[in-house]
Amino acid sequence: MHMSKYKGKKVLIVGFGVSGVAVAKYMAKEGAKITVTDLRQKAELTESVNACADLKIEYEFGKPNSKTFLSAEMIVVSPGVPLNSKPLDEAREKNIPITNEIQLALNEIQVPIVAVTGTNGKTTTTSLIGEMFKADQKSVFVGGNIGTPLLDYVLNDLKADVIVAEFSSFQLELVEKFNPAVAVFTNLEEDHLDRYSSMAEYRDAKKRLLRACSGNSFVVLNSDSPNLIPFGEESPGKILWFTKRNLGAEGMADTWNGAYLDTRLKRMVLKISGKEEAFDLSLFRLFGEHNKENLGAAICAARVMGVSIQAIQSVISTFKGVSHRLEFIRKKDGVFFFNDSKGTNVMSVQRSLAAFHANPIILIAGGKDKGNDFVPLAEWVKKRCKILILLGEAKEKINRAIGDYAETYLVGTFEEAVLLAYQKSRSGDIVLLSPGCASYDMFRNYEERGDYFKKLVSQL
Ligand code: UMA
Repeated sequence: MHMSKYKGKKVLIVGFGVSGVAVAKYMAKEGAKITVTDLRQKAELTESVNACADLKIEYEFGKPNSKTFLSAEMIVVSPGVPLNSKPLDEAREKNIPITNEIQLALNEIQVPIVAVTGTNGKTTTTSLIGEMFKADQKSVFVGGNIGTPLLDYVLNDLKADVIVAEFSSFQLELVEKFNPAVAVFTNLEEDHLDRYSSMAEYRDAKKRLLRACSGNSFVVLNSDSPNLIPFGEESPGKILWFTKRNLGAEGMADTWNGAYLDTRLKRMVLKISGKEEAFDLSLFRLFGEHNKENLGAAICAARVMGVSIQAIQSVISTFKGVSHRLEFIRKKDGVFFFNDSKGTNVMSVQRSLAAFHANPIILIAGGKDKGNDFVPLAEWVKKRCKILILLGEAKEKINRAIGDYAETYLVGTFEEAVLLAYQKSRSGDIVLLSPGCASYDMFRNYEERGDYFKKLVSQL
């Protein structure tokens, strides 16, 4: 019989979104005494409340109550909750254990885990790796920051051969050593400076995944991301590098361990311990050079996990991409519409602009600012954008940073933005929603924003 370590324990769950709901269901199953607290009011959380309608839960909505924190025996925080609040500091002082949903899951999971983190490209890379396992007839659970809580795996007693998990820096803040079979770092760029006081603090959060590795872990690193180079020196595991550079032509391939591009033959070469394998990219259809990096990362991870060359190749030739990531919506009057709602930081907008070489871009950007500096976008806006349409809380800030580099309009609503983009467009143009900001000023999340954009575009 399963004896739960949480039975009868007073567990406080902070934040009642997707992650908090998974924790509530799990803790209820384990027989814990559950309290949930959330800054929002009950009426704004009906989906979560309904999902847990048959569970015994005490609720506290609105401002967090220190007493509740101090009377808990364990606190489980949602990823979106900053760890430096007063009630959490007080709880820490009293040695009340603080953990999160992904760590609760890691405590129970026995199967090998491929862990993916990075600033951009995490979701695409995670999906690619998941698809590669599937194509190799392996049962795989794909979860984490990508959307399905990792704890759902434990909660539903699932049995997979392997787990592919996307980790955000927020989640990593409370993750302990778990010896992933593979840890993938797609890149490390500026983001989330509304949560972290500096880039160094953000990097430290990401580095927790490196610390979670053992000597048996494979560590897959992007050699084109300068911030990741030091990770190579500090890695406890076996390192593989990936790059979109053409190392063969540069005469640099001899000592390489990992993946690199062969642009002339449209191949990705994987070299492990001197042994070479080549993957044909002629049918790879994801836009943008950055997706070659994501693919390089995925090939490294899948192949060291024993996925067959044929399975990897079949995914390269058929993968259609991830929703809200440079997702093609439709062509109307010769104009191509793309939804990149998941582009929530400056580098990710830059990568998306760089993905289109020839066509003039009408860029729709803006939303809730995360403390990003938009000035680095100037050069790309000048090079690629014909028109800039800005909206949301950050519109003035973005306008001041880059508004001089293209014809710029500030609008109030998404409807206005889409209509204006359409009116200003000519055959051959690209209309791209790539906000460079979070969505929370106007939407529940980036998916809702992207879906709404798609709806407006389909109604044109
Ligand atoms: N809340 C508080 N106090 C706070 C902050 C938030 O009570 O100080 C409450 C909010 O009112 C809200 C709830 O917490 O009701 C939301 O919790 P959350 O923001 O942690 O979001 P979840 O719905 O639980 O989803 C989380 C991840 N969200 C974030 O990290 C912001 C999801 O990643 C993830 O898919 C999900 O867990 C399952 O693992 C989303 C994301 O935007 C996709 N991630 C960021 C990114 O990719 O850039 C990190």
